[in-house]
Amino acid sequence: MHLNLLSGFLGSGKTTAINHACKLLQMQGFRVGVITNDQGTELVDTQFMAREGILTEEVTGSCFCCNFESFTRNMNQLLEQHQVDLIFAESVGSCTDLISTILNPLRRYYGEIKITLSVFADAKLLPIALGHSRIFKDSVNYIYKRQLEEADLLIINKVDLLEPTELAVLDSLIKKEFPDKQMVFQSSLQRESILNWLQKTETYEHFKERRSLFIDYDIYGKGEAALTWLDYKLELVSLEGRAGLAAELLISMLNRMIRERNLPIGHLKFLIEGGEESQKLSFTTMETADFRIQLSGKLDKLRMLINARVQCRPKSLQGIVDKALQRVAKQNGVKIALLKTSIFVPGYPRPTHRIIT
Ligand SMILES: Nc1nc2c(ncn2[C@@H]2O[C@H](COP(=O)(O)OP(=O)(O)OP(=O)(O)O)[C@@H](O)[C@H]2O)c(=O)[nH]1
Ligand SMILES: [Mg+2]
Repeated sequence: MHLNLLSGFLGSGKTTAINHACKLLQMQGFRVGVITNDQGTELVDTQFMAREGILTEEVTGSCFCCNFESFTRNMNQLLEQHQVDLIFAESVGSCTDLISTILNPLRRYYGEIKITLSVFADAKLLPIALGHSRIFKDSVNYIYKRQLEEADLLIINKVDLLEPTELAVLDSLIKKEFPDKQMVFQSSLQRESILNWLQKTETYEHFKERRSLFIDYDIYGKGEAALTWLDYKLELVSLEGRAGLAAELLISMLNRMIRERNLPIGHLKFLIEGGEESQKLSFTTMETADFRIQLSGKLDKLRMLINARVQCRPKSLQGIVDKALQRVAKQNGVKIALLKTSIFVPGYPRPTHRIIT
């Protein structure tokens, strides 16, 4: 079994890479499983993976490191009940210190499992995070940089969005910052790029000792607490078949209202479900908000799951979302039922194990 552990900031492209990798591996006859992770409990990523026909377990309500038992329980379940050859585990995008809290404990309690830690970074956001200008607060940036530091493989993702000159500048910047790191320049939308990443994870020298991060948990905790997590599950009902239009309006409005207030978006994810069909929509600070809902037919009823991770206070984000819901209901004559809501700031990170090497 190979445990392919993915880390990296919110929206860097982990789920996209896992989804494409699973499809390619399944076509080659491999059994694959995924463990998703989030501090929330209603996860767009889990439902998206399941809809894509990928065997998926989840660790919810905390990061992997703060719930090591749940992580290993899921791992064992995938191994014993489903006999998977390979597990992809996507850690939540605000989490770091995985060498001490996951890799070293796994090694101590489970022996020599083959593990690779791929850390994803958005090629557009990376130069900003490493440079002098700032989008996120210093404490959030601190998490971002610690994540990169502990990578076995540093995946510079979304390179399809860069001009060749931008790519050359980024290449020299990263080589200066991380001279000893193995780097992979990737577009997770492209088959060849995913195959290259998989090949790199397969051939990585797995059993060499990894150095634990030197990390200040107070800054780490402050960084996590700078972000608000908002999860809303709703139903849009329209007797005139306007639920799709209402969903589009809601998503555009949320994007606009958050950006107008200059609130940095970690990730704004939506899963829209209408009957048998579903669509995931995703926006980050670096990504513009052009999109279309592609569910077919006249839509009377839609379900929508919103996972918003934004740098602001919980009240601000709740105020924006509630206002947008009211406006959309009024303008479109749709009924919006809130099925589940949760708004919170992640608590101080208290890992189950912390083994230093
Ligand atoms: N252009 C481009 N877009 C990408 C690439 N990889 C991912 N994306 C887009 O980036 C956005 C975020 O991707 P996800 O895979 O959901 O990111 P994530 O790291 O799983 O995000 P979290 O689960 O919130 O931490 C989506 O809109 C993807 O389509 C890429 O290589 N190129
Ligand atoms: Mg994800």
